[in-house]
Amino acid sequence: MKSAITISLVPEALHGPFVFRYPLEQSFQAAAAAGFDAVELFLPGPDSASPEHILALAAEHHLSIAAVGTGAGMLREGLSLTDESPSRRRDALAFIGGMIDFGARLGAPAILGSMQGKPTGPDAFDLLAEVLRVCGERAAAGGVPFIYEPLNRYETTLFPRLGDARRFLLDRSLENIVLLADLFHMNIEESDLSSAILEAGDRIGHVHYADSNRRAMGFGHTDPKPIISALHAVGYSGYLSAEILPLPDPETAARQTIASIRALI
Ligand code: LER
Ligand code: MN
Repeated sequence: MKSAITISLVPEALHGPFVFRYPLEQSFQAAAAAGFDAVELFLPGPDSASPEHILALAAEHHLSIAAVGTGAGMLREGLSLTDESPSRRRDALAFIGGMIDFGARLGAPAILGSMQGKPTGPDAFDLLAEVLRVCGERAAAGGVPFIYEPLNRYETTLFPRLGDARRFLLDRSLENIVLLADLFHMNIEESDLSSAILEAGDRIGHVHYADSNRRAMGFGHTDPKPIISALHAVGYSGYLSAEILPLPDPETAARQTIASIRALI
């Protein structure tokens, strides 16, 4: 397993779970100085930074790009892929399609988190299946998977639990879609984190490595040992990405995350 840490350039996400919010160069430098293998990028949109510039920074600092978040579409423009309005759904799909292509140029998958929306209509799951099919195909054309993230009950009406999301992907024959195990959301929704990971099995494609209170692992009450054992047991070799609050400050949160990962891996 490899380590990653979040970088956000989205002003509207000031209170979100992102560690480094410095200009891009400085954030890459901070991630490398803390000893991370990769960064996860949360950017305002697909045109906010050039892929060439990001790849040059990654090469300079010996970092990979673990994934790109898409939540700015919701945060800045209120876009949801399951919006009741077909024209808003089209705008949302155009935004996330751009993010998928942008990520693919970095060799990184895009994540569907908050842009999945909170639909309550009778066709909510059909809408989700359709966008996952389209996004999975678009990502495949760029040579990357597409990541679907179950979120806690306050952030979506769709799938709060990993096992249910896995069954949905199988039932609907959705391909090139992997699941994101965000330990913060799981702490709210799952009966047991390790069992949920074992149930999701090899469908897990990304991990948000956060403690129970969304601080760095070790600053809350989650026991990471059985979680890491479960990830080993399902053959997971991807990123443990620190999508966490930058508390008490970004550098301390980064150091604590790396210390936790190094103690366990
Ligand atoms: C995004 O990765 C996430 O975990 C959400 O809580 C953001 O709304
Ligand atoms: Mn997350």
